Amino acid sequence: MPTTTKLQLWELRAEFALRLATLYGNEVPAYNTLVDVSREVNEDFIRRNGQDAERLGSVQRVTAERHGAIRVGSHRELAQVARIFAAFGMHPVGFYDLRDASKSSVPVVSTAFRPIDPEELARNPFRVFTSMLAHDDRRFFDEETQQHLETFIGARTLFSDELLELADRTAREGELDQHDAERLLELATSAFKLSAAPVDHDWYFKLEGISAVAADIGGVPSTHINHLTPRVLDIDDLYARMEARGITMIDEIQGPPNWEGPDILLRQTSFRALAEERSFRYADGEVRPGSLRVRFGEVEQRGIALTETGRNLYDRMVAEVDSWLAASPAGTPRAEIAEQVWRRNLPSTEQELALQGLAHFTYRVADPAPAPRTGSASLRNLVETGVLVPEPIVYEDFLPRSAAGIFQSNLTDDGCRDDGQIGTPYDIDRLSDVLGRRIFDPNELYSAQRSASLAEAQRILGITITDIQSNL
Ligand code: OOG
Ligand code: NI
Repeated sequence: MPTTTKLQLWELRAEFALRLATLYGNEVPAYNTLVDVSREVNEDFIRRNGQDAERLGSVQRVTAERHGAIRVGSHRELAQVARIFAAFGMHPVGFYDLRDASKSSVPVVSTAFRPIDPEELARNPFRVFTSMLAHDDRRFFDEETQQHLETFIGARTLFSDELLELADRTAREGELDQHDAERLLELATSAFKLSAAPVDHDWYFKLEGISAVAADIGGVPSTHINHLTPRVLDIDDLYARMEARGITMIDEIQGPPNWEGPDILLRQTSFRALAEERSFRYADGEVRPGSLRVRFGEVEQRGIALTETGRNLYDRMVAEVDSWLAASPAGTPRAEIAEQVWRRNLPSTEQELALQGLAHFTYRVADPAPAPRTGSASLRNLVETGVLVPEPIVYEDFLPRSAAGIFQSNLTDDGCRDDGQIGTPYDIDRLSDVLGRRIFDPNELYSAQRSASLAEAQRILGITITDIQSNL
């Protein structure tokens, strides 16, 4: 009799990421080039940096690591997406309002589905940035367009009942036999395949006049992966190698600059959207070929997660770079200014980032264990005397400004918005209601990891650490 080993959610997640990559690579061959170059960059980085290269994730994790981006049109569709990702152990984390993070017309609110436990992240950290069209936001859509959007989106089926029910069962049982796993993967992957169905020309381009993102979501009868992003250990090297291959990247790397101190948060860059063949149905009923540019290649480098204090400092630094840049001669590279702002404001070592409460770390008791202590000690004392070793927690989330920058740099046109109107209010709680499940606060997840490590350290050392809560 064949043995029927069941697949765990992380195995399903890893396989889902692989299948989406195969699908996307077939649809957008430039993605395969990006993955090849990313691999070269990572291999060289590991050769140059040895053990240190794995400080923010094992080679195995980083090599397999991808994030995807998808876009859906309604509350109903977003709630369905949440059910599907739950089957892969991916939960909603973080709220991003790109409507306000961007000057051009990006009428979406977003969250990211990802594993939340450190062991699950280490096994496979696949995450998907998921945006929902704010179809009722008057700044972008008048009443007639809103109604047409709702009718159009309401009439389509992105995910079959079979997929949704199988996903629910998988999430409930936490594992799946081979046969059902094959079916789940096939249905889930094909839901994100670019459809060959003709696009209604006039409706699509009416929406594109308002927002290219709205057209990509509400102007087509199905959904698709917008991009799939590999992770590199040296994004400047990647950028240079892609340009050397003749692939034009967007003007700059988004997020923090390259500098000699610790990498924080997230750095991202992308190449321009590529023209892809699509067929259009015209008002006279005829179907003719054409092309659309909506999908692009993106790559990222991840750094250390910041605490709330650190994040506030980051936001202040970004604002400082902005105002300095505005006052500089045209053509001054943003990165040059940012590097100086970073040097002036951020400590240049991981240890100080940790001890000043700016970034999230876990703390490990040194090996061999130090002589037993009694009473209490400060975290600073324990770290400076080598009793506790801080280990960085990698940033697993996204940055709204970079996300908006990536959206924006890939739009041919700003679209239009009327800021005289009042926008639909959305926040993490309202979007949780839409999803029918709680969206996790990323900061709480990182803090919980830090606290658990400190509680364990107190237990091992038999002492009280006096300043656990300070600075966070
Ligand atoms: C999502 C853009 C945001 C990122 O990496 O910040 C994003 C989209 O284009 O749908 O993926
Ligand atoms: Ni992305």
